Amino acid sequence: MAETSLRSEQLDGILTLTMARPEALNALDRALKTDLLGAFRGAARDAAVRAVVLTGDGRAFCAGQDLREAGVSGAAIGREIRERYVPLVLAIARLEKPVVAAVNGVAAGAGLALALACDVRLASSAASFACAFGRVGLVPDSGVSWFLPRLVGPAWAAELVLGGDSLEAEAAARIGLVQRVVPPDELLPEAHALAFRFAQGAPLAAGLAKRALAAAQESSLEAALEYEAQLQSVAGRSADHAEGRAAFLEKRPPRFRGA
Ligand code: T3D
Repeated sequence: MAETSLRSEQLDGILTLTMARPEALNALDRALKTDLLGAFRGAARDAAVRAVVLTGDGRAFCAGQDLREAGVSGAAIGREIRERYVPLVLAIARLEKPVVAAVNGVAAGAGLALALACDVRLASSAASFACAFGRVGLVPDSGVSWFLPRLVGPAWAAELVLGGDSLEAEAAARIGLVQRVVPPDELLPEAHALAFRFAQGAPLAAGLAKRALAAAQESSLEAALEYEAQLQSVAGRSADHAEGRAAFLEKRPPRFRGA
């Protein structure tokens, strides 16, 4: 069996995925991309997974495409992006469960894209963020040109993409790229605590809420209001909604089952 460089641990409904090629700053080779895609698709199917934490081993979150990998250059780059990066970014962004990026170190190029595709980003004070594509004569891919302006606004996105400079964690928090910065040894506990808090919500409602947030990025207020009404009529018919109301009236914590 091929050796995997993705560690996967599941505890209390939280799936923690750790990219583990520390000697190459967790750069994405084919095996790691394939394993990540499999893990996110598996998380979608597994009802026991209520939230996912994505992080990196060693001093990097992920340094992007493995620049040493043979066969990923020239015209093959477009194919690689369509066949491996696009499905992976969509598997993360469209997962109907909360995904927390615990950015422990440098996130560059496609590594930045993975962090951006997550719902929220917590950063260690040792983390940094770099578009990096321009440094190797490439343009932003894997959703960076889509996520970045929506998160930090068009001017900061332009500066990061065109300048290619690294942004330290505190600066990243100031422009809204990450939610907050914590000391390195508090990163995983904090990410797990946040994921656990998300995981206490009603799973069906969380998935529908993610759909609403995604759709609202591209719709008018009128369309968003209508879509919310449609999703609410689905959530409103769920057993979890009935349980949530009963728990409120009975002054006890709800026991959501995802139906
Ligand atoms: O190509 C396609 O398929 C299209 C998709 C493209 C998407 C992309 O991701 S393009 C952008 C690719 N990423 C980069 O350009 C970043 C390259 N790395 C760096 O610029 C630097 O390593 C960092 C700024 C991230 C960190 O610098 P530093 O000084 O802290 O570490 P280092 O010494 O450069 O790296 C440590 C080791 O990791 C080193 O290996 P060695 O010499 O000790 O054996 C280095 O080669 C390796 N490493 C770092 N990044 C990559 C990598 N190996 C392969 N691929 C990498 N991306």
